[in-house]
Amino acid sequence: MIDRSRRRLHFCLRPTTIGVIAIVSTGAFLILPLVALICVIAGGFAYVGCVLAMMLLGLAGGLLAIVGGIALIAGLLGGGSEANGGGVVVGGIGLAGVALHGHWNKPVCAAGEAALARCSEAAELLTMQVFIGHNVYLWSWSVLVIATTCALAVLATIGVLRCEAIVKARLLGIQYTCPTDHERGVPYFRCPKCSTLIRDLTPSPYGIFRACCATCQTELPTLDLLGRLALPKVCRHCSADLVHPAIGKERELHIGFVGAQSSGKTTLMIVSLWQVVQQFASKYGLRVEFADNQQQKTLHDFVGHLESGARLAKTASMARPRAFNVALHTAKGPGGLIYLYDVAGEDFTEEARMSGHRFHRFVDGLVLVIDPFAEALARPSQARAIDRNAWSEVNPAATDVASVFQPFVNRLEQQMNVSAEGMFPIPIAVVVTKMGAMSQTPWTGIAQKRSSAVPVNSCRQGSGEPASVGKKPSSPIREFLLDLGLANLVLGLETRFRRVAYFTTSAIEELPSASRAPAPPRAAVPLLWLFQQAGAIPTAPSAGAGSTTAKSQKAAKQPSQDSQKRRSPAAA
Ligand SMILES: Nc1nc2c(ncn2[C@@H]2O[C@H](COP(=O)(O)OP(=O)(O)O)[C@@H](O)[C@H]2O)c(=O)[nH]1
Ligand SMILES: [Mg+2]
Ligand SMILES: [Zn+2]
Ligand SMILES: [Zn+2]
Repeated sequence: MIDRSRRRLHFCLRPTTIGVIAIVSTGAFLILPLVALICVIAGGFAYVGCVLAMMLLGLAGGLLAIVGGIALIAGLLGGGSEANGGGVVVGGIGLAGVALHGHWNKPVCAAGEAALARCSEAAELLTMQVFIGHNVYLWSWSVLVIATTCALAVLATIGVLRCEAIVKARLLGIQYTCPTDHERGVPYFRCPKCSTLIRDLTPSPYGIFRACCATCQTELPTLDLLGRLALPKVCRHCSADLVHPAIGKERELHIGFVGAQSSGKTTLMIVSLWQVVQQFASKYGLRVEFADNQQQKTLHDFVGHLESGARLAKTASMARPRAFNVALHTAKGPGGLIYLYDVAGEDFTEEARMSGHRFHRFVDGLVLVIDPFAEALARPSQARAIDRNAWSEVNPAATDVASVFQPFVNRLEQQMNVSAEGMFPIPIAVVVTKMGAMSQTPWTGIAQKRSSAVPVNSCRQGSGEPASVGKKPSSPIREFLLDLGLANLVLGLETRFRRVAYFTTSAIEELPSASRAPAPPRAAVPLLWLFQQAGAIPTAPSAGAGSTTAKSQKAAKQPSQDSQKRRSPAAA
C-alpha cells in the first residue's frame, strides 16, 4: 500500500482546503448584504426610538400634569398643604414634559427619519452599487470556483495519467504479460527499501507523480515514464516475480510452438534461440537480453546437453505452460520482448487440455512442427521403406501432425474469435524437423534437394508466398509435404492462416558434435521470419553484417565461456 494518510492527500483535494475556501467565499458573498441589513435595522431602530421617546415624553408629561392637577384639587378641597405642594410639583413636571414634547417632538422625529433615510441610503449603496454594481455577488465565489477547478484539474490529471497502461497497450503493444500464467495488466510493485508489496502504485490523490510506501515512507514513482518499472515487479494475478527487465518497456511478441509429442518442438526452440543469440543477432544488429543470468545458463545447459548427444527430458504437461522470455533490442527499430511458449505435445490432442493456455488469445505467431518420420509411420507404405535404425535415432513423434492441428485450430477459433471458415490474422511458420536424419530414409534425395533450396541466412527466401492449394506450389518444402500425404494439412493452413511459410531444419545436427561437422544453421530461420512478420527485426541483415556494437557482441557471447567452440562454421 502507498501511504494514504490525510497529510499525503493532495492539498487541492483536502476537505479542509475546500471547506475553508467555501466559508471564505460564502462570507465574501454575504458580508455586504449583511452590513446593508444591519444599516437598515439600525436606521429603523433610530427612527422608532425617536418616535417612541417623544410619544413616551408626551404621554408621561400629560399623565403627570393630570395627576398633579388632581392632587392639587384634592389638596385644595381637603385643606392639606402637603398634598397641595406635591400636586403642584407633579403637575409642574407633567406640564414641563408636555411642553418639552411639544418643543422636541418635531426635530427628534425628523432626526429619526433622517437617520433611517441615511441608513437606507447606505444599505442601498452597499447592495445596489457595490454588491450588484461591482459584481461582488459573482466575484465572491471566484475563490471557490478556482479551488474547485484546481481540485477537478488534479483529478483529471490523475485520470489521464492512469491511462498510461492503456495507451502503452494500444499504441505500443506493451501489455505486461506474465510469462507464468499469461495474465496481463499493470503489475504490483515492491518497495525497493522494505520489500513491501504495493498494489496501488499509480497516480492517485495521495501522490500524482510520486507516492510514499506506507511502511517505510520511501518515495516511489507512480508512472512507468518516471521510472516505476525499475522497481521489482510482481504479477497481479499469480504473484510470480516478473523478472525480465524489458517487461513493460518493450512491445510483446508471443510465439507458440505447436506439434505432436516428440516432434522436436523443445529441441527446435532451444537450438533456434541459441542460433539467434550466437549467429543471427550480429547479422541483424540485434542485442539479445535475457531475464537474468540464470535464464541464460538454462539455455546454455540445454544446448550443452543436446551437443553431448543426450536427449531432452519430455516437456511436462502444465496447465499454464511458462513462456521463455528474451528481449531483442535493435539499433533503431522497435525490437520486442519475445515470449516463446513450448507446450507438451499431448496437450494439443484435446481442446480441454489447452484450456489453461491463455496465450492463445493474443498469440502473434505460430511455429507448427512436423516430424516427417511420424507422418511416414502413419502411412505404412512409406514407413516400411525407412531403415529400422533411423527410428530409434529420431524418436518419432507420438502422433501425426493432423491429430494435433485440428484440435488446436478449434481452440484457436474460440480464443481468437474467428469463425469456422475465417482466417487467423497471424503468421504461421511450418517447420519440417529432423531433416538431418533424412540420409537414412528413401527420401534422402528429395530431402537433400529440398534442403538445398531452404534459405540459410536470409529469412526472406524462406517465406513461401502465401500460396493457395491448386496454384503452382511456391515452396519446395510445401511440395515435400504434399508428397508426404499432407495435402489436407497444407490446404487447412493456407485457407485458415493469412501468412504461411515453410521451412526445414535439423536442429540437433546443426549443433557441433565430436563425430561430425554441424549442418548450416537453419533452425532459427522460422523464428526470424516470425520476428520480421511482426516488424520486430529488420527484414534483411544489416549492411555491416557481423559488426554489431561491442555491447551486443558481449551479450551474444555471454551464455558460455566456450561459445567460440560452439560456433557453427557455417555461420562464421
Ligand atoms: N535427428 C534428429 N532428431 C531430433 C531432432 N529434433 C528432435 N529430435 C528427436 O526428437 C525427440 C523429441 O524432441 P523434443 O524436442 O523433446 O520434442 P517435443 O516433445 O516436441 O518437445 C528428441 O529426443 C530427439 O531424439 C533433430 O533435429 N534431429
Ligand atoms: Mg518438448
Ligand atoms: Zn517501503
Ligand atoms: Zn502471473
